[in-house]
Amino acid sequence: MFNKIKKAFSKFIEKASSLLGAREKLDDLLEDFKFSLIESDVAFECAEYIIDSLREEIEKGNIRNKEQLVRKLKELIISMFNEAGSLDLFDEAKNYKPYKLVFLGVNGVGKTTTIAKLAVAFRDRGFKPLMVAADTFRAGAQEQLKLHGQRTGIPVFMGKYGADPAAITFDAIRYAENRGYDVILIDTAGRMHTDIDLVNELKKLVRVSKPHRKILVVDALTGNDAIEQAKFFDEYIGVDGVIVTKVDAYEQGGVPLSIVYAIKKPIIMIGVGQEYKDLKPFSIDEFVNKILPNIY
Ligand SMILES: Nc1nc2c(ncn2[C@@H]2O[C@H](COP(=O)(O)OP(=O)(O)OP(=O)(O)O)[C@@H](O)[C@H]2O)c(=O)[nH]1
Ligand SMILES: [Mg+2]
Repeated sequence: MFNKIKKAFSKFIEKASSLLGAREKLDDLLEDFKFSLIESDVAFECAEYIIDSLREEIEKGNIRNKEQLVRKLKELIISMFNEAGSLDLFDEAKNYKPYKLVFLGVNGVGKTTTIAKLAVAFRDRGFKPLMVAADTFRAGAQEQLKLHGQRTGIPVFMGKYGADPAAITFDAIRYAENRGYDVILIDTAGRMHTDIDLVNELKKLVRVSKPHRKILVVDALTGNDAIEQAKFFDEYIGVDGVIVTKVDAYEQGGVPLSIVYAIKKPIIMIGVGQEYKDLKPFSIDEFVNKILPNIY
């Protein structure tokens, strides 16, 4: 997990430590570092921001040795995450009944699996969750959520293929209110930004269901695409928090940082496998300690 970006940092720190007095060589090294960040899925603007901030600190004389370099890098990365705020779904859910969550994301990123994982996590914490199959677009989508319902024992509200997802969601909310559900997790059809009809359909669903939170699901393995998707959904629909999936198989590491830098919204959880238990809260400290040396 995150090994490539970790290597980019450690290589830079080793080389920079001996060059902190030698400006010319340091400039070259910063350029090299920028490209190794980009190769680790750090988006171009995000990599530039890191390099520029670092150069500024060096010029101010705030970084004179390896220890100070590592500390500054950690502070920088942590401040980038902190700027996006935080969101604890389990905590927030206590304030509403039902607490309404809509899940957004393009095809195959892991939306349906993540909803099932999250529904299980809510149930484990004493909530009564309902999953809603508002993906009436793709063949098999309804059955897929139903199967998760059968496996987990968590009820699924189904719609008909071709039916209006906004209408299904509206009915599901009334159903949940009448039966005392605490949390509604709404699964939507995967959208590409070229598909204006689907985007409009999603906007309508949001208008009608008034979710407390709109959660974007992205697949870490898609790298820069995941960052583009975050920008797109945030601009057209609005995103309150992001779940990054398939992190168990993800070596590059730059996606969480780049998304937060691009849209200033928190990464709330990460998917780390295909089992229901494989969803973890995202920890900024854990991420930073994983990608930067932990010796100071
Ligand atoms: N390794 C791993 N696989 C995952 C993770 N999350 C989801 N998957 C797998 O990714 C595949 C796609 O997941 P789905 O939940 O069907 O994705 P989706 O976004 O609902 O897809 P569409 O409904 O087609 O848009 C499945 O095989 C999942 O088991 C994860 O965190 N790690
Ligand atoms: Mg799905």
